[in-house]
Amino acid sequence: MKTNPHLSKRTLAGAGLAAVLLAAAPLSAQEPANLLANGGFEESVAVAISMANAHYRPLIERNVEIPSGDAAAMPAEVSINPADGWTNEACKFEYVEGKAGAEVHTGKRAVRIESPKTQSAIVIGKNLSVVEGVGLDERAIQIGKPHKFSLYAKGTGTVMVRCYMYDAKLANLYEYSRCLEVNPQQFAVSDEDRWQKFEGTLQIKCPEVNHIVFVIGVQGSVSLDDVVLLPQ
Ligand SMILES: [Ca+2]
Repeated sequence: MKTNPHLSKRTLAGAGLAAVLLAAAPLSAQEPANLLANGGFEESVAVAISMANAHYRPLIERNVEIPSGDAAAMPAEVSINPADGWTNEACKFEYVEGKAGAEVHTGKRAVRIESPKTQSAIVIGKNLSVVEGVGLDERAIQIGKPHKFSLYAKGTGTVMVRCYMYDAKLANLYEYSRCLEVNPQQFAVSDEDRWQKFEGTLQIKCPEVNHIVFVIGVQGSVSLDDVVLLPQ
């Protein structure tokens, strides 16, 4: 499935090749590239969202409010994780369209998560390789180095930043306290009318982490846009 974060090894190898090609290209931009594909949510994909779709079925069964239909517009490279929150009908994922500075921060699109009682999370971007030392892959996460992230949010609630970690065999690593340091781990959002920028760092501390995906959780009612994670 296009939005499933659990990519195959073949896809990972392709991503690595793309990163090498990118690294070989002349650098024209002053700012380092965002590691998160579609962090501004502008690129959309048409997804068939119904009970026949195994990824979305649990959400539909819990009456979570999500886009639906044979060609529902969803942000590319963004995945709602049914196993991370999204527990009941009070939860909602909305692919927002609107004006820059108003419904969205920049461009024409953003996302909004409503999850009043528990935290509900989405994955943003593709799998990111994790390397130790300075390698050829300039789009990899480096072990032991704090990587800067930033996001824009408006609404009322709490935004939590973390990642899911996987080893070389694509198995989940749940050792968050030992292997992951996010500072700060969460932000209080308290303005429905004004987009605010929130910033922090994410650091992988364990060499057995082979790749990660970037995760944002929301408790409350919060719009998100322009999510950025930077290489070193
Ligand atoms: Ca946007």
